[in-house]
Amino acid sequence: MDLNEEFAVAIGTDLISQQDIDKLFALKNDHVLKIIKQFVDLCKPSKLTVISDSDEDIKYVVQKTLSIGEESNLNVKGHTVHYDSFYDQARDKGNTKVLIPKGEYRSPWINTMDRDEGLEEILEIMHGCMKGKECLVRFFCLGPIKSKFTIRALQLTDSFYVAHSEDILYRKGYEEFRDLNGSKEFFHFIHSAGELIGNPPVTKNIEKRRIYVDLQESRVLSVNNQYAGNSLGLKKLALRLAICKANNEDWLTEHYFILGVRPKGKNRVTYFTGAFPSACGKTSTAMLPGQLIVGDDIAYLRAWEDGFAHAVNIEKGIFGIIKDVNAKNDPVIYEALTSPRELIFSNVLVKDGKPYWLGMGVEHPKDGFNHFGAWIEGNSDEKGNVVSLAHPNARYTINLTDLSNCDPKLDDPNGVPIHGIFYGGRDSDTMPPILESLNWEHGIFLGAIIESETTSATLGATGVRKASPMANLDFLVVPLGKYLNNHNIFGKKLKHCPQVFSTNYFLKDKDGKYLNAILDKKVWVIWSEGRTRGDFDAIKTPIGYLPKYEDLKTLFRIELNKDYSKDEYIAQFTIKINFLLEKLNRIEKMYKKEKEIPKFFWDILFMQRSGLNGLLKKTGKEEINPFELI
Ligand code: SPV
Ligand code: MN
Repeated sequence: MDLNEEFAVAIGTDLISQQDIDKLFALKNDHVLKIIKQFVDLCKPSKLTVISDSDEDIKYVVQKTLSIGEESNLNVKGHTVHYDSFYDQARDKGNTKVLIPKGEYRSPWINTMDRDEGLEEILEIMHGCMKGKECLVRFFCLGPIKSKFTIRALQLTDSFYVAHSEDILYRKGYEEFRDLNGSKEFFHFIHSAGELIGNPPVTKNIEKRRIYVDLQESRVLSVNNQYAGNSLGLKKLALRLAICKANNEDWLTEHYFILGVRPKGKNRVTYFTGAFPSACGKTSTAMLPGQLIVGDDIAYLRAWEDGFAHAVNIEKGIFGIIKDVNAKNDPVIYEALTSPRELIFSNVLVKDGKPYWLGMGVEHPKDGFNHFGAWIEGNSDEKGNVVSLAHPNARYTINLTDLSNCDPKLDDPNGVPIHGIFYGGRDSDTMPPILESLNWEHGIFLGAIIESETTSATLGATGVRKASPMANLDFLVVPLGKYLNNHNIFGKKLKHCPQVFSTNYFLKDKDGKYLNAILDKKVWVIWSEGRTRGDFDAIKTPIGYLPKYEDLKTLFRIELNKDYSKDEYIAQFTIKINFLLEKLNRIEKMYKKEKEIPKFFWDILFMQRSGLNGLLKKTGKEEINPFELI
């Protein structure tokens, strides 16, 4: 028997229709068949359904997610709501592990596990996990179709919500798999929500939630979860596999948005990417009024023939935090979320078919249904914590093309040329609001040292600085040294390296008051754009280039119609030598834990330290007004 016949006999026509078997055989890909057979044997679904790119197949997913109650209709046409388990409302970092073969190096930053032990454990948990459920076979593309950037992805899941979300967030891939000509060059993801409980049905066995990344087989196995950051193969699970692939090849996979910057009065669009740890202004920068959005979360970058790095959004939708989205601060998203179109709300409050969330800016009901179940204001959970009307990590899932600022280049197979990169941190007293790197290597350094200060919104002490190199630490699967070195090699291949900028929107004065208004970031972005086009001079300092007062004054006037005083400039751009030296000490301590950090990183760190100490000696002052450095 050949593999096709073997497959058909082994799977059996009581499990899969002849029509669906034909869809699989049409791919002429033995690797696909082997994977499906292995996991059907293991997970034991009662039905196997193959979804192609046809409208009919894709409609089936939406119709079924509603009929089995994974999603419910809301009043507005196309709007649905989904709930994850009360205990599955965010990424589970502890149970997400990278499987490492015996004897291979295990980086202290990465949550790793011995590969054999990990596989034994998760395969045991997955045994029979789809019993009584239908398993969907899905084909998608990470990146635009017919593009050099693209990676194909096979997803098996027993969650129709997962499949529906992926239809909104990713490009279709069945036809792209046909073009593979039998190659094994694709990622695959096996997901099961596991045993379900209640109505709406949510994962029961949260204590057995596991997400194991198997680099060797280019696959991720994920079980007993529904929250998209844990369950959707193509989102953060594929990010990890792609980081491994990019770092072993010659390109970058990054936790970047992609933004088209359009300065007023200049007839041009300049593309930037940006990485920010959570709560440091990533979405608000990607959605800056008057600009174009290409992507908000993950990008692939390659050195292109024109000498620039080109980037694509590997997604075509947004899985965004809904908290604080309101008509005043986010008019574009708010409009999209309140008018008819296909979209999924998750973990919000619903009353009489209407969704409500934190920071929505409208009167909300005192009861309804939310991630807690039937909810009344004041309810508390079993630990005695008051349950808010919606979860702070409640989300919306929407097509990017539904936003009026979506860039038509979203699906360009050549991506967009990147002129600049933003790395955004959060600290109240150290980094200036905007700073440009001295060169590419120093730019990598700026990305590697971004720190985010904990706020009172998170548990634990406030004001503790956590470093997250390139806002990518949660997803790293290769040692930090290799990752930084790959950035360096990448830059060397470019004729036009992106200019790198670090941002800090959270500086405070001595009384704890923010030094900048929320929209001031627009000026930092437009100034950076101008720098990449040669429009502005800058002040060279040991830590990088700072903007000149006159340029900012003009930009505040043009972009925000605001006066910008010298006093404001001095308060925001004064170089605080002691704070900066302390930061370098923290970074040195952190990076010393990892072996093989590239030499250029240490060279820059020591150079910055001696530059700052030199300045201290020369001026005898701990705080240096930028006017003194011109
Ligand atoms: C993030 O946390 O960076 C997100 C949401 O983009 S999640 O899908 O949970 O990763
Ligand atoms: Mn993200």
